[in-house]
Amino acid sequence: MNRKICVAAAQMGPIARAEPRESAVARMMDMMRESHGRGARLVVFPELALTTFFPRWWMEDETELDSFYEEEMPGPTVAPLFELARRLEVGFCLGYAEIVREGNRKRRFNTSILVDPAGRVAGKYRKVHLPGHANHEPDWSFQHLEKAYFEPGDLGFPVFDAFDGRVGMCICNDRRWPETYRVMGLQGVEIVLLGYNTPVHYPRAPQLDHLQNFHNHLSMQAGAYQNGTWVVGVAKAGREEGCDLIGQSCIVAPTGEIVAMCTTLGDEVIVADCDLDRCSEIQDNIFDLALHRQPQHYGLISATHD
Ligand code: CDT
Repeated sequence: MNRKICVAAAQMGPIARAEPRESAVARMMDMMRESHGRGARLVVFPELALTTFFPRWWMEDETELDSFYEEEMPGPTVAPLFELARRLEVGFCLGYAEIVREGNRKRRFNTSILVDPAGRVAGKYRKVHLPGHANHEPDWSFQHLEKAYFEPGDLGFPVFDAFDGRVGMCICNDRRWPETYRVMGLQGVEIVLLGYNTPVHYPRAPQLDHLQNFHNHLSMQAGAYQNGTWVVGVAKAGREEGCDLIGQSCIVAPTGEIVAMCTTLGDEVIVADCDLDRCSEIQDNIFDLALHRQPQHYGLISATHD
């Protein structure tokens, strides 16, 4: 059986705070059509793809905050994207802010879903590594309030049988952590789908600003190679509400090589034929985990901090 799947990374340019979801969804639908026209069977969209990156603002009004979250997936605004995918018979991966009501309690997650070509949700992931801070930092030019607006994901790093392979997801900051890929690697992951919103400027360590693009690729290429998996990393890019976000969305082979990369900071589709059988070149050799791992020496990795 040929396990080559043409995958599209659908990078998005900025989404203004005032831009309605309908507009973001229409942009995604345009890119889904283009992806399909270029042969893709799976389209990957960014983190929090339906709205602007709202954790950059301190909000005390809960109604205002709630307006950035989805209680239903798909709700009426996102349903046309699901319908188009069904019609074109393409799957997709979508990042969004999720609210789950448990009695009177609202639980908030930074979530991504994998949707199969029949329009069914085939997998869900909730972001584990939440960067930024929980308190208002009025001296900074923008906030990064993921720690205030989300709780850490409670689903672990599951891997799903889909698209004739083993598919995993993670979200933005997760991509910088080797454990993210390794937990999926231990489940035989063959393609990791992830979206990101990464500001060029990091107020706590501005001396690293010029390395943002390098660290982006470094993490994904290392994760791909060390686990013998494809990685598809998709940005929301460009100047969004005065905040510059990196682009360079890319598709990385299990060898760690970038096989396709966006060259703009706007809406842009790149595609690559991802041969899932190529994972075994790495997984059966240098990183044959069953044969070569020495977990008796790795205890500290999963020990908790004091
Ligand atoms: N969205 C996201 O996770 N962004 C982070 C920025 C960290 S700066 C507080 C990232 O790791 O790219």
